[in-house]
Amino acid sequence: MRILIYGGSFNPPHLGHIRSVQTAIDALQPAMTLLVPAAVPPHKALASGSPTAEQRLEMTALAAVEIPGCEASGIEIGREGPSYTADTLRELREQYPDAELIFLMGTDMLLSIESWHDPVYIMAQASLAVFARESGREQEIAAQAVCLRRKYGARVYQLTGQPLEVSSTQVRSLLPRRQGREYLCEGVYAYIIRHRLYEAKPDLAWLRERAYAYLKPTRVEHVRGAETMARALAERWGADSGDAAEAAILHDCTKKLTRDEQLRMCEKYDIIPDKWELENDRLLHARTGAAFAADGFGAPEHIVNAIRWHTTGRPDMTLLEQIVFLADAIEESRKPYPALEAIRKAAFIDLDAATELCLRRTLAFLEEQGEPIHPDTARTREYYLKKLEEKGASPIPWAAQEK
Ligand code: DGI
Ligand code: FE
Ligand code: FE
Repeated sequence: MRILIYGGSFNPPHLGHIRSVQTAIDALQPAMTLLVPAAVPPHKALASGSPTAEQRLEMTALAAVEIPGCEASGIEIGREGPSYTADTLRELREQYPDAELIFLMGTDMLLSIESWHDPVYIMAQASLAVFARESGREQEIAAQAVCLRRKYGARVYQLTGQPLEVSSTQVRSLLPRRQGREYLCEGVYAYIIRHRLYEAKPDLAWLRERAYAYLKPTRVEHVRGAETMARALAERWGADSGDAAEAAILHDCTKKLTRDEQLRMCEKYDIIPDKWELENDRLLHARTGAAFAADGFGAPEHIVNAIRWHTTGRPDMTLLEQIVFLADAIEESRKPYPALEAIRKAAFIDLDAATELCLRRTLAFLEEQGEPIHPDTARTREYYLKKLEEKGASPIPWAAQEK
């Protein structure tokens, strides 16, 4: 029986790893393939801000499901101290006394193997499989294979195939820029975003696809509109338009849930609804949406807060919160309501005046409907009215009975 072993940092595992291991499986036809993330790679330090070893193991398991016959092994992560290949092979040899163990490695590793811990034991216990990372190194590899064979009796399989030109370092540097998704399998990418490893920010096309799945089809147009408006306002007022888009894409992600579902979600996320929210579950989606965006999509605090306060607003909102609050109210597909055009115009002239008018009109609407007014809504309007006064600006004229 052949067992193929592929060790590495897997920080994170990417499509280059998957392509490599698939090539090796096709050539060597092992009965089983193990992806073995190293606990502390002896040959290089992990980048700062790295995930824990357990998280790398979980990501590696998510990558392994993409390849039939492949699984992730915690054999090195469970062990104290640095990960020596020799120790790993010793454990596997005990478990599988009669198997041919084949250790898969990159070119550089083959060239440096004599400097590893106990190379004699490694090459006595395992065959080596190697591919050229860059083309044109076949001769170098062949020469090293001959040398290792002579010195240690090593068996070296030389694999052909074009490896995918991508490295974990490269992927890590792309992720904070909302890029790099194309180098990762879906499960690994979703995991990275959910846990915001490597300071990753979601690719917005990916986020839209994922987030829209939680919306009623009829709400998608509104959320698209809110994103476009949030971006425009972010550009006008100097906020991060990616963050504004991210918050807008997620802002109504729990809107379609029924009252019971909202309440169940409150329980799950330790949200204690107040009496206004209990009476009117329309108010709850801002709180459950914020919690769900954090849990399901790893949204960071400033984005979570923009979602949390998008319905009622709150006094002294951050720029991002104010942008999302207004974008939601004035996006292009909103059904016309009194003062809409005035708020739209004001949003690009004076954010506070626009916020005050938006809240003034909501209060008038709620009063007309005989709906209870949440204290946050009332308090926020008071705050912005006072703020306008203090800066010597007058509120935008508008009477509640105007159409
Ligand atoms: O989720 P959207 O429909 O896109 O917009 P939203 O989250 O701003 O929700 C708007 C609804 O929330 C609207 O029907 C009015 C209602 N609302 C806002 N403030 C209050 C409120 N309802 C009550 N009862 N009390 C409030 O203070
Ligand atoms: Fe909403
Ligand atoms: Fe909305």
